[in-house]
Amino acid sequence: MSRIQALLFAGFTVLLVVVAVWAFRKPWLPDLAADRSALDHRIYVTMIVTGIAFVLTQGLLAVFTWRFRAREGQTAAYWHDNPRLEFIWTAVTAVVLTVLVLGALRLWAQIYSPPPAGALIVEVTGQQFAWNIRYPGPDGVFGRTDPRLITVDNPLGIDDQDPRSADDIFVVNQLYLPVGRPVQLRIRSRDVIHSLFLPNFRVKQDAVPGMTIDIWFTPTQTGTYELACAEHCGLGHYRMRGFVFVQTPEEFAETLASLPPWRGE
Ligand SMILES: [Cu+2]
Repeated sequence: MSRIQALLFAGFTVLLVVVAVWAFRKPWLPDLAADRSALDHRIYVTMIVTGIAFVLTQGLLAVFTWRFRAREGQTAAYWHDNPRLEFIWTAVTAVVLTVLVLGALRLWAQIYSPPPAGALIVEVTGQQFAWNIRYPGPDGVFGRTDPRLITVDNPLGIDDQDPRSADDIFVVNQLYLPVGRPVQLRIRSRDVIHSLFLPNFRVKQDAVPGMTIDIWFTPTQTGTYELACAEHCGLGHYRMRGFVFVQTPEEFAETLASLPPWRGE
């Protein structure tokens, strides 16, 4: 390759990178509607640190490729190892990754800490292919469920002999939440593994059959957001889409009062 060809090639590569970056300059994360900005911060810190390492190593690779290219009358030098250099780059990488991981672990512990007192409890049960949302109703307690009671009309197998069931509120694919109040989601599955994905709230949690997994967050913005399944759970996986409606506390109280108890259909 002649010098001109090589320069043209390098220029084209740089142009490609610039165009690609320009084309994808839209925000990487959807609008944040929950108290999880620390998570966004972590993502950006990780991206910046690994991005610097990426640009640096690729830049060095390009420089070395250019500087030590094949030339007339020149033979390649060869040496087997350089323990000092290897030690340095391994140690630096280990330290950087350890710092990143420690920060992430702290955040993880925060996210999976017990919810604050007074959190609104909502049960979210995945099934092929819908999200069953249940509120405990005015008594604040969920009625008993039993898989043997599951029918088409009673997808959660709610026991109507249990007096605590009578005021349970049941909706499908619609999650109503009040703004500014911590919400504790009790995530369950009726059949296979699903994953509750609330992109705007930075929540993604597997729903595992036989387990109840609690997560909590606080919605900070009113509005309508998407709810999806992030685990390929079968042919109708794409249909497991619902909506989160974050309302003012007054609107939320009205909505809850207007929803029928689960057998009210
Ligand atoms: Cu699913």
